[in-house]
Amino acid sequence: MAYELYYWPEIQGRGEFVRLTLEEAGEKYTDVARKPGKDGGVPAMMTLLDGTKVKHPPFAPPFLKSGKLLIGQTANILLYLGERHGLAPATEAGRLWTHQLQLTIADLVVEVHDTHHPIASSLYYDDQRPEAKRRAADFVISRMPKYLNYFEGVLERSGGKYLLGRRLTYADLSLFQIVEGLRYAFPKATARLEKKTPRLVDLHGAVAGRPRLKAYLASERRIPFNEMGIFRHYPELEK
Ligand SMILES: N[C@@H](CCC(=O)N[C@@H](CS)C(=O)NCC(=O)O)C(=O)O
Repeated sequence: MAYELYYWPEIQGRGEFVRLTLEEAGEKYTDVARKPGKDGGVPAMMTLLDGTKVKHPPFAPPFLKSGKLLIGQTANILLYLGERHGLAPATEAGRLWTHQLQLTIADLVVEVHDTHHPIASSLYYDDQRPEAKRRAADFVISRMPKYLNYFEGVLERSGGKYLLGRRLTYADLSLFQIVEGLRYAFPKATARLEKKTPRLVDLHGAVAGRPRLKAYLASERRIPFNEMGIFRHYPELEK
């Protein structure tokens, strides 16, 4: 049974965390809103988002259809996929810890988003530039080091190259994406911080070198970063 992923077709965004896990698992999936034809595209996604007959309606993309299940919230989708495809530990304590790490990544993603949209998602970036500048300055100086040092500390204690030790989990794939995104959005600050977070840099390299991910990253399925997504490069925000 192939999964159906529903997410905005032109950005990596939060959908990318799900794509990375599906790709590493080697699972077949349809990226529905990117699919041409009348059963694809954004209208197909909106049918489920706005459909009054959907029993468990998601609030926002990404969401995943797996048989009869319709699962929303990125961390929740990964909790489900991780357990099914050997990308999460078998123990309850291990699963909770992985989920906790993923939720912390979700918090970081919100803060990254707010560097360019600190006032409202419904407004253009150009309508909130002064506020974005203040918000991004604090993010770069204070929040970004706090998060990255935290993950570096977790890696130091894990006893292996991944967050939980020697075995890869979906949280490692997400942390890889965080490093990718921060390198794109805030290249100077990220380069500075990476000097003090060698384990994080190694984790990024280890994930990028995994055969399935390597193939995915080189494929057309990987949407390039752009200024519509969560990680945006506005040079003025890094000054
Ligand atoms: N907490 C949710 C956030 C979902 C979310 O904010 N999705 C964005 C795209 S990345 C969206 O389309 N939001 C529409 C809205 O909030 O109205 C998750 O992690 O999946």
